[in-house]
Amino acid sequence: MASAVSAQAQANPVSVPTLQRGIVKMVLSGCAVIVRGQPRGGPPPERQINLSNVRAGALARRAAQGQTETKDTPDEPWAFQAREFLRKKIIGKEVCFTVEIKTPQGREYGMVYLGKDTSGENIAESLVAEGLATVRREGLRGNNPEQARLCDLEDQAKASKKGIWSEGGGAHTIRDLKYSIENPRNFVDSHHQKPVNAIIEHVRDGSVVRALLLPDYYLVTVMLSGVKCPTFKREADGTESPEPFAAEAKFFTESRLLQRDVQIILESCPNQIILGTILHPNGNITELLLKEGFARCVDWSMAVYTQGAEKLRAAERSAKERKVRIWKDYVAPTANLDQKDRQFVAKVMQVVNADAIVVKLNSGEYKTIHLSSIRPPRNEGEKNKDKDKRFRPLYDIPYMFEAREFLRKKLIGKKVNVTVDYIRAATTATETGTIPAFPERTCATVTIGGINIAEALVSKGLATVIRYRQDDDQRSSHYDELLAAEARAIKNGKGLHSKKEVPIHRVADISGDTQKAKQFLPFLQRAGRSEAVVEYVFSGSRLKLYMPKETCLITFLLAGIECPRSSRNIPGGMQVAEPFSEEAMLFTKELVLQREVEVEVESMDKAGNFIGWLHIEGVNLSVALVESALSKVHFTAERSSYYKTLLSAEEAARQRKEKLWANYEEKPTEEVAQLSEEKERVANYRPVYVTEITDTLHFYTQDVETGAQLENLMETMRAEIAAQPPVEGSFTPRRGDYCIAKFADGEWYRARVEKVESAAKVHVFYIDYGNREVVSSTRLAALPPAFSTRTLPAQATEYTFAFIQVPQDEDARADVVDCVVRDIQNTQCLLNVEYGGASCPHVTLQFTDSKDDVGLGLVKEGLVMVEVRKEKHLQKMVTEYLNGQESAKSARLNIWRYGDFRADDADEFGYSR
Ligand SMILES: *[C@@H]1O[C@H](CO)[C@@H](O)[C@H](O)[C@H]1NC(C)=O
Ligand SMILES: *[C@@H]1O[C@H](CO)[C@@H](O)[C@H](O)[C@H]1NC(C)=O
Ligand SMILES: CC(=O)N[C@H]1CO[C@H](CO)[C@@H](O)[C@@H]1O
Ligand SMILES: CC(=O)N[C@H]1CO[C@H](CO)[C@@H](O)[C@@H]1O
Repeated sequence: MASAVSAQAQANPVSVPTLQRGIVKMVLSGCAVIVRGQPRGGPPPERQINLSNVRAGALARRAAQGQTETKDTPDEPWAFQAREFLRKKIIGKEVCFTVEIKTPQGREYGMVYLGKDTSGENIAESLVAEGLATVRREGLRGNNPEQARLCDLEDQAKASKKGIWSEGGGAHTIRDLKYSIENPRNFVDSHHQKPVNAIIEHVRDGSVVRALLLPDYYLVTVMLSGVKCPTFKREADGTESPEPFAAEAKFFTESRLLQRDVQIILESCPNQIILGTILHPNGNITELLLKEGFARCVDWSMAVYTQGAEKLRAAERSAKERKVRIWKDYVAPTANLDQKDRQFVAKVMQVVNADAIVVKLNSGEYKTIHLSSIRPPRNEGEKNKDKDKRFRPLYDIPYMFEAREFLRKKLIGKKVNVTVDYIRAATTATETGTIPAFPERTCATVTIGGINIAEALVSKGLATVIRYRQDDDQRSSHYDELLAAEARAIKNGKGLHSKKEVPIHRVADISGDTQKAKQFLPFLQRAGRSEAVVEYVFSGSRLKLYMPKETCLITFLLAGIECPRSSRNIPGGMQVAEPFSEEAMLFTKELVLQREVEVEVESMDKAGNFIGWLHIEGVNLSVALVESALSKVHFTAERSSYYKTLLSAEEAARQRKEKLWANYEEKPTEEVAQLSEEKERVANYRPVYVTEITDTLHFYTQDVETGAQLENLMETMRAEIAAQPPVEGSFTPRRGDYCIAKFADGEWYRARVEKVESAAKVHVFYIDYGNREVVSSTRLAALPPAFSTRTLPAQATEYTFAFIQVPQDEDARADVVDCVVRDIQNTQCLLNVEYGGASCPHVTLQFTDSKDDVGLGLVKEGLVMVEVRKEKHLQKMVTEYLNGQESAKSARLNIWRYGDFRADDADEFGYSR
């Protein structure tokens, strides 16, 4: 190693000693030092220099580990004093030195002076003068004035009985050095976190040192609390391989602490390892190591760091941000988020389980935020599962409900500060299915009024803290506070950490249970206003409520209003959403979801849904929806005490022409009068023959007037076919084609192809009768041109009933259809078109004999509700129908059998999520 400290000439042996400079890294003994150069892009070279011509005592040495025959060697008398004398004088100082002799083994002997040149203190001379070293007189050359001077100094020390030359042999200068501690945990505890004076004797790596504790000379290994530097890994073959930056980190600590006087706070002792913090007047090495990117924070030992974990995290964060050293390739978990997406204020709309919230952003968007680094209560094993009961996590997982309630009460409807900590990537389910698939999650620290809500939850024992791999950065920015909160919760036996029986929530789920609901109804009706928490919003007017007093769940429909219906699955496809149904749902969600409300139950429908009024902070939700033009007043509101309020709210919304009323045209009164004069209801009943009634309560009729023509056509057509039977399979059906089809009665009829699934499955519509069928193409043939629709138009015409609402509920609809089939299918009736419609005209039908109105009959039977038309000329009919409805209601017939309720809510029967 030719590259010496501040290399000038190197000679061996050295005839004319040249002066070299360096910094004292370590004092090995009273007569040997290690000198180093200045670091240049890495730890500098170093050299051991033994002082020429003097000798100081040897320090204590420990027996080689694992060798029983060798013993610990104690200090020689005055050896430690000599080392200390030298250490205090020159450690870390700049010195200059000459190398006088270099042995073949490479050992170097020389003179060392404090400072930049030989005018500085000659330390060999100082040692000799203090009686801390003896002079080697054997090899002295008389003509050397320096050597002569050493001899003089020794003589003087002897004469004044200094040090080695004092009486008594110096036994008191031998340390009682202790290499091990019987019970290190007790030892640490006995110091009560009070700083202990110490000398750092060795630096193993940047964060592990050997320290000599004073005044009792315990030699102990101390790991810095809270951090870890890269280390030197010992390989199988005994060599050490440094992790990146291990040498640099070690040098960083060494150059600041080795052989310095320090104080150490002994903080903890897990598994025989002492964790501590080293205090030095120039600063605190733990923080410095982090700040310079020489160390990373360590969760398990961070917990014991007494000087404030947040400072350490901040130091580490700063190093990460600057990408220094071990963080050179660091990428922050939120690196690709804009600042505004990283931290923002938002309003809490919903608490999801016990570890996530839905917030409304300034943009109006909703976003789900998971609380960083916490885990909600989980179901431990099967012990709480009752096989007969549906498992509902919110109530059945111990402490889940408490956790959710804590968050709900603290956060719902409030503004919170959100700081995104990390985005957890979506996980995909493995093929074995053991890992569930999660979508991407935004994890954040959420605070309200300066309180970290996750920390509050953890400290109440209502959530636990997730443990991470050391280098996992995907965690809360306040992770240590979470850990500390958890430690407190465990200590105080809070929540999940309690030894007490877990609280049990027996919740009766009445929603969708008609039997139970029926029993419960009188109870709720009598109760007047009852407290409830809105657990779910299905639509603007349909909610799921938790009744805390009654500990039950019910489905609740808002009374008095007609709220636009959302899209949903119905038999035969998707029913499209009505305009503003989504807005109405959002409105209701925003106002009441997970809020505490009061409800007045008035009645229930046949599916066991309760119907009534809902109040929140003085607002009546039905009224509020109408005010906002998101619902219309329903006539059933008439009897309620809120009717006037509802009507004036509706009138105001109508005036504003908002939302539901956007296309509302108010007719000037004269015009209305004019219209009513001009346009009288025309009652022009003509005879028809009802051939088909559909499941949706539409029907097909033939005109009796043209009945003879149709009969004629059929007869001639069938005769022609009989004379020239079609060749089976010669017809290839295509959608829209007219054809003839052989019906179940073995006769041929005119038809149209509606759909071709396959040759075996062709959907046809019988154009003269209105019925449909799926047949094999072998039962189809080309329509002879002479019998086309040009000869005679299709005879079946589609209509539906005027003034009545077709029930959306399948059962209710089936009841009506049954009744209509019984009454009028294949009979002759009288038909009058009342008004147009999207798919077909709306008509009234009369029985031929009695002239009774068929639709009105259905209304009176309580099988359908009235569709109120606003046209002036129809008002007489409408009134007649409404009167019919009133009588059905008072007789509690069919759909009215549970009292007055909104029939259009009946479409939600049995529908639950
Ligand atoms: C040089 O100093 C070291 C450290 O004190 C010591 O172990 C060694 O014996 C010395 N060498 C000689 C030749 O005195
Ligand atoms: C959000 O944080 C800012 C400062 O960081 C504070 O001034 C404000 O009060 C906080 N808002 C809430 C709702 O906690
Ligand atoms: C307890 C202690 O001494 N803490 C110090 C650690 O070092 C920083 C500077 O690096 C000081 O600000 C702290 O006071
Ligand atoms: C009795 C009652 O609570 N009425 C309220 C219904 O809701 C409206 C607001 O939408 C309030 O103004 C009423 O006071």
